[in-house]
Amino acid sequence: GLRRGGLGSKKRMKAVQPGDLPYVEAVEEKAETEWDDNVGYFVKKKLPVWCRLPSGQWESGTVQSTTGEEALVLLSDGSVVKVSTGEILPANPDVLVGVDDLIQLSYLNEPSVVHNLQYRYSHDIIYSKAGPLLIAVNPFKDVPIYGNDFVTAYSQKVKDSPHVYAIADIAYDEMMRDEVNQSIIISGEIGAGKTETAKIAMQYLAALGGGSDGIENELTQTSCILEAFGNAKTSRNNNSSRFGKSIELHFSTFGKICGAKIQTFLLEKQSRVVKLADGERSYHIFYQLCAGAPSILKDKLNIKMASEYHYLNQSNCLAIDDVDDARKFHVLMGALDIVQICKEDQEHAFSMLAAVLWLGNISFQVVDSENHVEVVANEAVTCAARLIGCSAQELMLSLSTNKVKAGNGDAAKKLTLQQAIDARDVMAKFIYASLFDWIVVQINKSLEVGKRPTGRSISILDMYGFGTFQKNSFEQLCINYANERLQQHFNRHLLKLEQEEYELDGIDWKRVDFEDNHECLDLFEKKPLGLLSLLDEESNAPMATDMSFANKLKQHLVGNPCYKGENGGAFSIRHYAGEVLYDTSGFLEKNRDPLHSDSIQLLSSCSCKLPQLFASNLLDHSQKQASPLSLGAFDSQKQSVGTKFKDQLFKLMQQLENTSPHFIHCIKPNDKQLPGMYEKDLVLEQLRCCGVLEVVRISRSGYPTRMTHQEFARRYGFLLPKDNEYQDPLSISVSVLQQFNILPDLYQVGYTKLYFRTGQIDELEDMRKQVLQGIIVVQKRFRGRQA
Ligand code: AD9
Ligand code: MG
Repeated sequence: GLRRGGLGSKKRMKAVQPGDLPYVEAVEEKAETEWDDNVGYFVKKKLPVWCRLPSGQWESGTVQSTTGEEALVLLSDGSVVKVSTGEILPANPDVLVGVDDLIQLSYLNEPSVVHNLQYRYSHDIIYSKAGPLLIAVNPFKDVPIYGNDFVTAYSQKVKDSPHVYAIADIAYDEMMRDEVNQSIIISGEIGAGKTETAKIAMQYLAALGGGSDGIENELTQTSCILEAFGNAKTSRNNNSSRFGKSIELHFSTFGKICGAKIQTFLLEKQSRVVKLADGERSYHIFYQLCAGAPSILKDKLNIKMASEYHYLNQSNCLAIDDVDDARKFHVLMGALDIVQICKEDQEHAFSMLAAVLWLGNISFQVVDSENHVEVVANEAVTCAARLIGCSAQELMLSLSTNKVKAGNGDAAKKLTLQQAIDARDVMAKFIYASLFDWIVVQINKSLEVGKRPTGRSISILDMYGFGTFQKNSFEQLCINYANERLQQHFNRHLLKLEQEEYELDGIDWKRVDFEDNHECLDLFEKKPLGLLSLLDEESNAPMATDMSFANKLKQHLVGNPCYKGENGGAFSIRHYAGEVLYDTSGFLEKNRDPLHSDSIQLLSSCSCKLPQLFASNLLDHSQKQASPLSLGAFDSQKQSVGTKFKDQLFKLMQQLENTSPHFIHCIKPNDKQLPGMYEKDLVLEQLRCCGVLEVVRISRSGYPTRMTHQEFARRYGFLLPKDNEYQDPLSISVSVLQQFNILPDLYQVGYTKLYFRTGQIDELEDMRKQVLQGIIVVQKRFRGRQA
């Protein structure tokens, strides 16, 4: 049984890469013997492999035989297939299936990683690690791994299996020990579980940092409010966040929460408040209000059923399975009380919601051959006007005409049907987005406690995930751009970590090359010829159109390898996570996000508190420019949506740079929001996209397996000849490595640990097992190998 003489050959020992031919030979040679209870003696057993079937799926099996470039593989279902040897990858030994940390796998190839997660998932173990990264696979059901007992177990370090609690605990400890701000950055696709994960992290920190002033209670209530106003049912997630957020928790010197600050990013309003895709809903709060408002409130604000509002009834979707909107409204009112938004302000907020709904019901009637319109004087106008605090006449005028400068004074020019509908919708969107921001400000007021200390904060980041739809527009572009920035942060941090550990342990380390996304970031940010600058330039140009914008991109961005001009007004960007096709139609308008100047004037003259406030905030922001904003025209002083987003993102990145980051990546195992369903291809795609495999690859090109000298000596020391003179773990370790001819470039000896390339421990484990089973004898084996 000593045909394994090739063990020391370089070919055999190198980390196996996808498509490596030698592996199959190795498998052939390595045919192992194993005790078989049924047969009653040692039988020859082939090593496990993954083989890619013509369908593209990876299946596990064992190589039976090889001829030339082909191999016969026995699959686990009993069938035998013939595949090209290029379609075979090594599988991990059984002992490694289901390990906590993917880095422990001897073989880090894609099918092995996907399988490992699946194995754990099928046992309801939804968390795993990939080096420093926590992977969370969405269970789509309640898993009993949260709550007080678990919090206690993790905080007392009784448990250390991968968990959001464990990550939050490390962040907390590091913050208290080093007085360094921390961040927990949660990423993942739509519906992958980011928001739930953020809540779980917050729950842990609130339990650890809970004081007597009840701020932790307020904190948990904020989720409920933010979700009511900022989440909606989409085709992919019944509770999809339509904004990005970061929650910064501040702690006292005693580790108690003493304040918090919420920051939100780019609420989706262009395609949610006034227009809905089939099967989707607007923001939860509208349905909750219609279903759950107490009758006094309903009467006061004239609230009808959701089905009576145009903004809500256009998508054939009014309810969500298993969700009781009325009950949610009661919970929400309680939450608003807890974050100390007074009853009066609550009512102001609800009347803005009712105003938005009634605005949507306002209709127009064409009055001349040029398609000019007047507002139909009905219940909708009177209600909307009353709710914002103006007369019906004023509102009607504002929605159907445009003031223009004429000879000696202003004249009112009638709008066309489309212009009037736009003016109405723009006003509704403006009111809703302003209300959302206002709510966040109120929550922050209540969470802010005294002067904020520095060096003791934890930010939890729940940004919208990278995504691609059939049609991608401006919002998607912003979201994907934000993800490029976060990805860069992730990459930089990760490499730094690796490098630091190697350097600290005094080992020889060459920089690992890996894909970096600066070209894509340049594409967005370069001045003056980056995508965002060009977009602003076109948004300011009087005659510009979406098409001229698309042409401008073609003209200036061709040199960037991440950009590709497409037909019509389209272009594609090669993001780190894949190529996305964008359609420029609507880009300029969305970037300008203009509000009819008459509407601003109207709102600022309203008798109600919030419309006034919203209008004056807007005027403040546009630096109270003298030039009147007019429909469609872009006020050059007003910051564009794209630029504002970029500035916000830069600020966020700066904040993050000053924190010690912890990363959690959420994975969605199926598109149907169902428990117990694990679609391998879908998982693989997400692992690839979000750099999880990159982490794994970085580790593989480094030294993924680490063992302290003590551990190593204890486990393999007995493999040395009996007359071995060494006693200390380091010397024992080194002589084991020498005795077994493990080539020097396959391991590194650090001060505290040994570092191995992928697969090395596997080889040693084989030997250890065989020696233990008495198949080979140490002394004899050495002679054989040295020959
Ligand atoms: V979106 O990009 O905002 O559309 P998220 O935030 O990534 O998305 P979310 O947290 O909303 O996803 O999770 C989607 C659903 O998955 C939740 O509504 C839960 O039903 C389910 N989920 C997610 N994580 C867990 C969990 N740890 N335990 C149980 C979960 N269910
Ligand atoms: Mg979410």
